[in-house]
Amino acid sequence: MRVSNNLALLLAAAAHASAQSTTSTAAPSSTITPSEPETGKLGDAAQVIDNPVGVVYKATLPKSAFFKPAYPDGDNIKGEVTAEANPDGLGVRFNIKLSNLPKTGDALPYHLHVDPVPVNGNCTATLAHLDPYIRGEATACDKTAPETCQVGDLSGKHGAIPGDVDEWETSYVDLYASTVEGLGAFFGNRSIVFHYPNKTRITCASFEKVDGAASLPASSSTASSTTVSAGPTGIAGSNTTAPAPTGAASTTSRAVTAPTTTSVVIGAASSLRAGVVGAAVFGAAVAFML
Ligand SMILES: [Cu+2]
Repeated sequence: MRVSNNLALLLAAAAHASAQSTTSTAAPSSTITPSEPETGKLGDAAQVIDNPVGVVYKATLPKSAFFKPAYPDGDNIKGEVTAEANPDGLGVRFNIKLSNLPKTGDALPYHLHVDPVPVNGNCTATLAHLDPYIRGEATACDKTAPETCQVGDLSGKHGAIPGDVDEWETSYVDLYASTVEGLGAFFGNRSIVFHYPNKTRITCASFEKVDGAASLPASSSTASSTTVSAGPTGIAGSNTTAPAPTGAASTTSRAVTAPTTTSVVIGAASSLRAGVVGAAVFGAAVAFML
């Protein structure tokens, strides 16, 4: 019991020291600037670098709109959204293709929502926007600082659907939404919702994994998240440090996405790697004694 307490203290101290070193070393490099846009209670969204390449998710809109007055004849927006990791695993490319859009005159927002659509098609049941960093939506997303936006606020980050067109297509990479199962930013088991300008939910669809798409073993994504001794890349160090500034150490899944600080840590790694790795090795040694 006592040994285990000591181990916890030791690892906490290592994380703390590492975080402090990172902060002080990073300051002159000016890679971190005070963020003026509103960000999440848990900080800015982390870029996800290890999305599984070749895994495709798809959401296909239903035949009938959820908000019936939008299509009194029973019709709906037609189209689909596919999402797949960038070839290098950094970020996810969304391809959105829509037609039969309502002409409202104002842009139509759309988002990733927390829950999937139930079988009865109730878009209200998808709950709120995907927002693992607890940013809220009291203030609008600043698309010049997408890391501060709700992860699910795709139209906020990448632009809303024009309100005066019948068809619309777009394709972009979002660095914060993820296809890594288990992350808070994972949307593969969630949904996408299309709104009127006044936020009324017109239609929605769940994402589903596309069968037959090539997929890699999941090992690479978990390896980088758990191994402090993977020091040579510096990424492991960022996993240790990321939760510290926000106090969100309990959300281990978020730690995987820490790489917003990766470049900073790489710069600082040479000086603090020895200390962190040393502490980690010592911690591992203690762990073996338990
Ligand atoms: Cu929404």
